[in-house]
Amino acid sequence: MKKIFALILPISLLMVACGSPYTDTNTQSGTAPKTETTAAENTAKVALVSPEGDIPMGDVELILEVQDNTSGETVAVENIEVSSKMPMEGEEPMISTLEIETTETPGQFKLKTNFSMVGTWNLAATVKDSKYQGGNEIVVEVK
Ligand SMILES: [Cu+2]
Repeated sequence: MKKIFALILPISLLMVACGSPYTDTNTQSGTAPKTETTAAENTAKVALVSPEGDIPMGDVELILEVQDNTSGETVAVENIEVSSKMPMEGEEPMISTLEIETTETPGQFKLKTNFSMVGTWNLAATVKDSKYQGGNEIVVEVK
């Protein structure tokens, strides 16, 4: 199921590329009371923790870590979704398909992809968890 998500997401994100994919996902369920202050505390970001140095073109394995926005501590969220694309001048963005796996460390995910071109790739990451929400873009410079 995770791999299917990873393959479908780049396409769906592409379709809303001109919109704002993150603000639209914060829908409130009809029955839930408005707990905006509580929700704001449970936000997380996704950070690239490995590799620390240059990222080469071709097949790569990245480690992403979900971190609480307030404490900075690693958060063992259920899942993340990530899409990867490179903006191209005058053309459709390039897309690299991703495989996302859990690791032995809760809150860290292994991401396998193939960067087929040198330059700037943008990884759009979204936290998928019942208690945490968040999303951000990770900019990767492929050398
Ligand atoms: Cu390119």
